[in-house]
Amino acid sequence: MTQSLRQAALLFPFLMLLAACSPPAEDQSQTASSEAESQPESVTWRFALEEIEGSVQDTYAQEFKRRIESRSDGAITVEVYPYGSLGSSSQITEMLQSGALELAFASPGHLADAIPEVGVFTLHFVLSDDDAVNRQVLSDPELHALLQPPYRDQDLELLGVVQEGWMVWSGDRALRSPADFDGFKIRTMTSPILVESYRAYGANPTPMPYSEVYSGLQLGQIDGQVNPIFAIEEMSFYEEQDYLTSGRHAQFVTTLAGSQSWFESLDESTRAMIEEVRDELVEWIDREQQRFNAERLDTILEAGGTQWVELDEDERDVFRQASLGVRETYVEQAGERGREVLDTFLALVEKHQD
Ligand code: 6CS
Repeated sequence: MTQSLRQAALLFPFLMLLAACSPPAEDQSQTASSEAESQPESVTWRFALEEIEGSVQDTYAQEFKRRIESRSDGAITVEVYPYGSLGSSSQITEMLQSGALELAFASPGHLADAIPEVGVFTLHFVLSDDDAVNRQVLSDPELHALLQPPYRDQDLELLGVVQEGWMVWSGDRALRSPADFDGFKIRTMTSPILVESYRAYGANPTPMPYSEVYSGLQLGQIDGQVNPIFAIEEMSFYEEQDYLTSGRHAQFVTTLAGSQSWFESLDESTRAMIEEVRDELVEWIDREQQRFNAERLDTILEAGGTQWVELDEDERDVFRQASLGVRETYVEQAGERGREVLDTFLALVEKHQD
């Protein structure tokens, strides 16, 4: 698998060239309804994923495609590009910003590099333990409205926020306390706020792209990494790890983003259709991700060689206390707008919990 990702990375310049030769987003994205009336051929929306085929993002994208294509009566075709066909998460985001793609997943763990405010989704122990509460918080229009301006500053349109499951630490040891993290080389996604989160536990955080994690584990460049279970299974990370530790410290959250120039070129009814499908998929994808994560944990444990460790409330509380200072670091990085995002986020968790 890592081999094929490496090959795909080699193909990347070629694909970039193809993208550069294709018509700009504005030309392709005339309104679905007016096109359907005036000419039979459909417009194409290119939708890039940060995950491979069969992943949670792929499942979302396939369902999004199915609903958009059927609702637009064939006027719109959605082409899905799984991870490995275009480039790293940051490269995909750049393609989206330039209008070479119409849609993509952009995970805060990488995107906070460009949009520090979105780093709020990577903070530890800010969400509820209840998935239903988290679903309501993450889809709350107030939160989306606060995040939209920084997305637009980066030529992006925030279309949705999706939870993909609880993050789990995989490692060569069980990670029951910050003492276990002492000197532990943990791979993180590439945004600086994640590095701070693991420094707070005493770890030695090592940011790297997703495609390099398997070989990093194999070669001993890192001792462990953190991701939801479905990803640990489909990327084969568990094969190189002895322990999975679940502290339910954070959900893996991604955002569905559009190229801003493309989104602005759409007519009202097409935009409304996207928002309608996005709203319908909130509960749908949450059920799917829960099923994926449960089934793939069974697959990992059935394969043998990996132990499952669940932290109790006292153990979680030690990590919670250690994580609190990182909220201030987030505010330093994301500024006043970041403070407002964090305060709103925490207030929404309380509101939906009641
Ligand atoms: O760890 C990462 O980099 C990636 N993890 C997941 C589950 N999705 C995409 C992201 O890039």
